[in-house]
Amino acid sequence: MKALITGITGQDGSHLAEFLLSKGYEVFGMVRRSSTEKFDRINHIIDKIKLKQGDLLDQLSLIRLIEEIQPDEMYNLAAQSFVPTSWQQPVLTAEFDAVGVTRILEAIRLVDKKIKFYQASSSEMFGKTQEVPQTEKTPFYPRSPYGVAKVYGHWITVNYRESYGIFGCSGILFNHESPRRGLEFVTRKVTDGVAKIKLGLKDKLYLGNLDAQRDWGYAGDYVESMWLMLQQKEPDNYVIATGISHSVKDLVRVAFESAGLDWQKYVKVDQNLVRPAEVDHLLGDASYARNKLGWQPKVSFEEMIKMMVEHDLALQQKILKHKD
Ligand code: NAP
Ligand code: G4F
Repeated sequence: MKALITGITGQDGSHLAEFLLSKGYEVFGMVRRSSTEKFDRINHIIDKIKLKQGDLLDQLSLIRLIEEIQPDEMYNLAAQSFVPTSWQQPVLTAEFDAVGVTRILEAIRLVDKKIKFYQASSSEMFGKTQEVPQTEKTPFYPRSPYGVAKVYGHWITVNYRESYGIFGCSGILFNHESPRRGLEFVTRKVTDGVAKIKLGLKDKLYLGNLDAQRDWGYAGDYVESMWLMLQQKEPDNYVIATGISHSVKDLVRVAFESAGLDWQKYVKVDQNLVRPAEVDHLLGDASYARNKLGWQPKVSFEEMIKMMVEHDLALQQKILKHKD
């Protein structure tokens, strides 16, 4: 089996590539051209995967790639994925996260309609939540240009399924994290901050809204659900979540405590980090995925945060050692 992953250099792309290799897949990754190669998350598997150039902005590059590789499955994980940036670059975010999905679906429609397609949809689509917990049937109310673009990506996937019979699945994944998370997202920002404070490299951590609540899971668990969706008889939409939510304040407390620190001494609120429109509370109900896919999360929130703090402490210690 051949799988093509867009966004293979990202957090989820690297975890999914590892997972598919363990299943015996031939794994191809689409990467965009850059003057410097940033393959930190996939360096450990670089000899086992094949990287090809392409870009969500370039329709012909997508057609050519799919023609050349002839994948059985295609996972679209590429996106401008940081919510605050979507207010700074709303048009580019829409090009990547909304129209980019149409470009891939068009390429599949033209080259081979049998290719199974996974779209990385998001709990950000629920935004100002219309019910608690959120399921596949909960109406969307996005609160950022990112969320709006993801709603488009979701519906165009459903539309190509219904219009052309394409096996397109939409995974509505709630927040998921790992030591490979980008440093700008709140979990990693906190665990990186804890490590630097513990080692005396910094004395304050500035954050935005501490009251926001998220349903945080572990990325390694969530990529398995993507694959499971494409192994079903029929394409569908699935909510993937843990069913437990925590506030940013909880996250901060757990992370600082795991390094033996009192968070109240170090954390300050910076109003500039508060968003123009916030998603206050996300809580997912993944019953459908549990029953249909047999999927369930394995790593708890506390275990994951501890794993991230330990990783960041080891990383900072290594950097310090190299400076000596
Ligand atoms: P990430 O770490 O930010 O990775 C994003 C990937 O997209 C990177 O590989 C990036 O490549 C690539 N990319 C961006 N623009 C591109 C373009 N124009 N052409 C080709 N590649 C492009 O994101 P993630 O956390 O792994 O998330 C994966 C997907 O799941 C995203 O679509 C995200 O919106 C969605 N999602 C994430 C979560 C979550 O909690 N992590 C939850 C729900 C949905 P470069 O390395 O070149 O920048
Ligand atoms: O970690 P975050 O930036 O993630 P957010 O906005 O929930 O988006 C992530 O999850 C989505 C799924 O729901 C994905 F689709 C998306 O691609 C991304 O992976 O922020 C989480 C919460 C927010 O409420 C934010 O206001 O943390 C709050 N927060 C408080 N202080 C902060 C900060 N977020 C960031 N990034 N930085 C802060 O200093």
